[in-house]
Formats: sequence, C-alpha cells, structure tokens
Amino acid sequence: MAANLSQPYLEAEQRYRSATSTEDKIAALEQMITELPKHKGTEKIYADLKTKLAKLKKGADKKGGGPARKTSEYVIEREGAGQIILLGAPNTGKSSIVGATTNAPVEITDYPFATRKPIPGAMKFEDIRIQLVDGPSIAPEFFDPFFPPLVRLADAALLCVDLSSPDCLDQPDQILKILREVKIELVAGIVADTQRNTSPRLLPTLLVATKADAEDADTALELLRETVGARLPILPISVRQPETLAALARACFDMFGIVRAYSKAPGKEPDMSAPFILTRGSTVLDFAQRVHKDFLARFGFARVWGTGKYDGQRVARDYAVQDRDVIELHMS
Ligand SMILES: Nc1nc2c(ncn2[C@@H]2O[C@H](COP(=O)(O)OP(=O)(O)OP(=O)(O)O)[C@@H](O)[C@H]2O)c(=O)[nH]1
Ligand SMILES: [Mg+2]
Repeated sequence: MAANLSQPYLEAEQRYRSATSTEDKIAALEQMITELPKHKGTEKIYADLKTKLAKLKKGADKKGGGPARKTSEYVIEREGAGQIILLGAPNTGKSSIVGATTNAPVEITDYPFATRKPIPGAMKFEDIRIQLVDGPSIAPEFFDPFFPPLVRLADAALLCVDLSSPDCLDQPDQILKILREVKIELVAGIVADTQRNTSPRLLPTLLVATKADAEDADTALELLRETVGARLPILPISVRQPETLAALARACFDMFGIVRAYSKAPGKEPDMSAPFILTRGSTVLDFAQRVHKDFLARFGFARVWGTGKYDGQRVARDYAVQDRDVIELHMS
C-alpha cells in the first residue's frame, strides 16, 4: 500500500503520528487529505481521514467544558506506534494492565465498573511506545454508548478475560456478541489500513487471559484455549508476573503489522535514535523515499544489516524490510 501513496502524503502521515497536540494533528490530517490521490482504491482511506478529522475538530471545539464535554473525553489522540483499546467484562483487570505497563492514572478497584471514561497511557516496547487505552467495562446490562466510536478508531484491541472468574468461559462470546451489535468484529491477525472503514469494523484482537497467578488459573486457561483458541490468539498474563507483561508488549507490537528500520549513511554509524516505521511488506525503495523524497529517483542500491541473515549485503530494491533492519542507502 505504501508504494501507491505520494511522498508528501507519507510525510504528512509521519507528522500526524508524531504530533502531540490536537492542532498539529488537525493540520497534518488536512495535509494528508489534500495529498491523498483520489481514486477508487483510496476511497476508504479518504473516508477514514475525514472521520478522524471531524472527531478531532469536534473534540477541539468542546475543550474547556460545556454541556457536551462527555463526547470530547472519548476522543483519544493517538500517540506512539499505534493505539490499543482494552475491552472486557467488569473487574477483569483492564485498569491493572494499563497501570502496570504505563504511567496513566488509572483506577484499580475490587468492585466492577470503576473505570468510567477512557484513559490513555504509553507502554514502552524496546525503542518505541505503544498507546494503551483503558476503557469502561462492557456488560449486557450496561454498554456506554459513547464507547463504540472510540473502539472503532483504535488500531487493535486486547480482550481481557478473567481466569479467576466463574464465568471465564462465557466472557469472550458475551463481549463478542455485544460488539457485533454495534458492528465491531474482533478478529485474529492483521487488518490492512484500507480495511479500516468496513462494516463491520474488523479489529485485530489478542485475547488476554488475566490473573494467571490465581488459583486454578491453569485449568481455566486450558478450557479457554479449547473454547476460543481457534478463533483468537490467547496470551495469559498476570500483573504480578513482570515477564508476562513483557510478552504482552511484544504481542501488542506484532498486532500492528509494522516494522522498524534505521537509516545509516555510508561510512557512518547508523542512527538508532528513532526508527522509521513502515507497513510490513514495505520494500527498501519505500524506505528510501521515507528517508528523503529525492531518494526514490536517485536510488542506486542498499546494504542491509539485521535479522541475523544480513551483514552488510547488497539487497535488491524489492527487498522486504524486516523489523530492526539497519539500511544503508547508496544513490546512483
Ligand atoms: N490476582 C490478581 N488480581 C488481579 C490481577 N489484575 C487485576 N487484579 C485484581 O482484579 C480487580 C479488578 O481489577 P481492575 O484492574 O480494576 O479491573 P477492571 O477490568 O479495570 O475493572 P472495572 O473497570 O472496575 O470494571 C482488582 O482487585 C485487582 O487488584 C492479576 O494479575 N492477578
Ligand atoms: Mg477499570
């Protein structure tokens, strides 16, 4: 997909992803809309950009209070490599996960429905940050009507299922059903950016089996795997076991379908300070045009270090960039 979008569009997109204020995000989105080639294949991206822009503008208008303030609380500005929303029944440990992996001021309680509004936090994964959004709980008796639009805008979801709860095996289907009613389908695997505005919205999801330290959690996990293991990937975690949280960060990154690459000038050390983020499947030529718009026309060849296989080897222009590759670009 990246290859079909113009360099000015990609630059605006990079600005959008790194913007920290609403104003900057709005400016970058407007630029993306201007630069987007308008044809059948980009219709969905266009609609998605327009929706995002409308939401941001709505949020900006309502800053400072007023009667409609509740809506703006539900617009969470995306930050970092991607946004992941936490979903699940009450008391399943959603806020505990966000509390244990970020600095967000979440409310952790032993009673249900403590979380009333979404709260974002930044989870570190190696040299990038992943945004986790703690959300209100979902239950047949109560589903906050302001929540679905936010879920739809996330890049991926964590469906939290409580291994210590007696209704552990019923929770996944209960939540899937409630979300299906508002046209959100939790799915395994990666969903392309071009598929973001489909109805239902297909949301890449990891089922997080929480409280893995609890008594009889192993038996519950085994049964859960039998019940939903074929439909969604399952990762057991406990906020009391830090190694499970490290595995969670890696699993979250894997859901985005992105790779990181570092630029290296010939004869110099690579710049490891900030990776370029590319869609998985992007080529070394896509990388070159991301580094500098002139590089596409002047591209000669590239050398790659990384993934244990390459140690400065020359690669063809259609080489698919692997996560953490260091790439040295040579101009013709
Ligand atoms: N043993 C154990 N308890 C946990 C774990 N994670 C959360 N808890 C407990 O589970 C209860 C609920 O945790 P929360 O993080 O508030 O759950 P929530 O899903 O955000 O709940 P609401 O937003 O209130 O619906 C609290 O008493 C936590 O201490 C865990 O990994 N192990
Ligand atoms: Mg909570």
